[in-house]
Amino acid sequence: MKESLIILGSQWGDEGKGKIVDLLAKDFDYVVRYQGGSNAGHTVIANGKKYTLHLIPSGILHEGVKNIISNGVVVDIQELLKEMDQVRDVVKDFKNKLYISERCHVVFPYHKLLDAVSEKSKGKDKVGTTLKGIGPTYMSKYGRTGIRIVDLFDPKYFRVRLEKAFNEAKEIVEKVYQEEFNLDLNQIYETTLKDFEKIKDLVADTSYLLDKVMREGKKVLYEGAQGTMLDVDMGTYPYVTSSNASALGICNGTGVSPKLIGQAKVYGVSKAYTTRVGEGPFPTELNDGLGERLREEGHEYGSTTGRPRRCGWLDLVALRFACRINGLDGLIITKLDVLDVFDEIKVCVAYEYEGKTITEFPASLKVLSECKPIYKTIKGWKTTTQGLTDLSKLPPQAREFIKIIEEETQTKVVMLSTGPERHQYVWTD
Ligand code: 2SA
Ligand code: MG
Repeated sequence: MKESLIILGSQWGDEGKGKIVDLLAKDFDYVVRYQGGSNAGHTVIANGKKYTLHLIPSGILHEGVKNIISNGVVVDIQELLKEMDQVRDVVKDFKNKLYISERCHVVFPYHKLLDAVSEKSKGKDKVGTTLKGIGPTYMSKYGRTGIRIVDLFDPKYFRVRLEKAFNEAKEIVEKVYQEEFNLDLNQIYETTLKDFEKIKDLVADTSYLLDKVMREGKKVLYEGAQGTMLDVDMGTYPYVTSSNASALGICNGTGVSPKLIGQAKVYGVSKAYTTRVGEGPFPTELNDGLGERLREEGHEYGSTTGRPRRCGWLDLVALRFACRINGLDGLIITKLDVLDVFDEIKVCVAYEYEGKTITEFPASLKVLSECKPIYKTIKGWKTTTQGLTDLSKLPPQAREFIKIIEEETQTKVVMLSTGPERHQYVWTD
C-alpha cells in the first residue's frame, strides 16, 4: 500500500472493520480513530487471542505502528484505561505508541446517565444507543459546555467547568426527566484527575502531528467507527450515532485539511448481507427463519453490548449511497462465508415506493419505512468459502454475487474477508 488509506463502515456498523484495519496496519506508520467513542466494538483476533477494542485504534497490536485518538473522538478515560490493560500483554509502554488529542472531549458519568434517562423517556421510540454516553457528550461539545482533555491540565479551570456541567446535567435529569441523579461531583472530579495522571503523557497536538507526518510522506490509516448509515448528517436520522461516521467526518475529526485527507484512498467495508443494532427502518430486514439463520451463522451479537443484531439481505441501495458519499475507491466484502449455507441468496438492487422504483437512498424515514426491496436472486454456492485465500477457488455463484455488487455500486470489490482470523482474506483487485 503506497498511500494513506481510509477504512470505514459502509453499512450500519459491525462490518468487520477491526479485522481489516488490524490486517493492513502493519504497512502503515499510524492508525487513527477520528470519531465516536467507546460505543465502537472492533474485534481483532491476533495470535489466537480475541481483543475487543472500543477506543484504541486497531493498529495497537502491531509493533512499530503508532496509534492516534484524534480530536473527533469522545474519550471515556476509565474505559480507555481498562482497554489499555487489555492489550498490555502486547503493549508494554504506551508512550510513543498511543497519542490522544488534547482536543478530545471527555465522557463523564452524567453523560451516561443522560443517555440512559433520555432513552428511557423515549419509550418505544428509543434510538437503541449503546448507553456509553456518546450522544450527550457530543451535545455538550456542540452546546459548548463540554470539557476537553486539555482542560484537565488545569484543575482549577476543570473544576469550574465541571461544576457547571454537573449542575446542568443534574437539573435536566431531575427536572426534565424526573429521574434520580445519584452522582457525586467531588468523586467525579477526583477520579478524573487521578485517572488522567495515567494517560497525561500520551496527550498531544495530534492535528499538528498528523499534518506533519503526512507531509513527510508517512502512511496513515484512518479507521472509521460505526458506519456510513449511522452518520449524524447522512445516515438514517434520528436512528444514528452522534458523530460523522462516514468519510465526511475525517477532516473535522482529525484537524487535518481536506487537501491532505483527499490524497488518501478510501475503502469501505461491507458485510455480504446487512445487520443493524438499535432501532430504525431497515428495508431488507428478515424477520423470519432466514434472518435467524444469518444471525446464528454470522454470530451477530453486539460486541460492546451483546445485543442480538437485526439481520437481512445485502442492501445495494444503501451501499450505492455509501460508495458515493465516501468516494469509495474499493469495497471490502466481509463474512462471505456466512452465505455458504443458503440455497438462494438475494441482493436488493432498488426499492419500490408508491408503485415507483427508486434507486437513491431516501432522506425521509417515513418513505424508507414504506420502501419494499426489489431483489435479484442468485443460486447459493453451497460450498465452504471459509478461510479461502485463493481467488481461483471462489465458486462461480459467489463470483456472480460479487459482480452484481460491483455493477450496481459502480465500485470495485478489492478484497474478500473469509473468516475472523488475520490470514483469512483474499485480494480480488
Ligand atoms: P450511540 O451509542 O449513541 O452511538 O448509538 C446510536 C446508534 O448507533 C448505533 N451504534 C452501533 N451500531 C453498531 N455497532 C456499534 N458498536 C458496537 C459493536 C455495538 C454493540 O461493534 O457491536 O456492541 O452493541 C455501534 N455503536 C453505536 C446504535 O446501535 C444506535 O443505533
Ligand atoms: Mg462493531
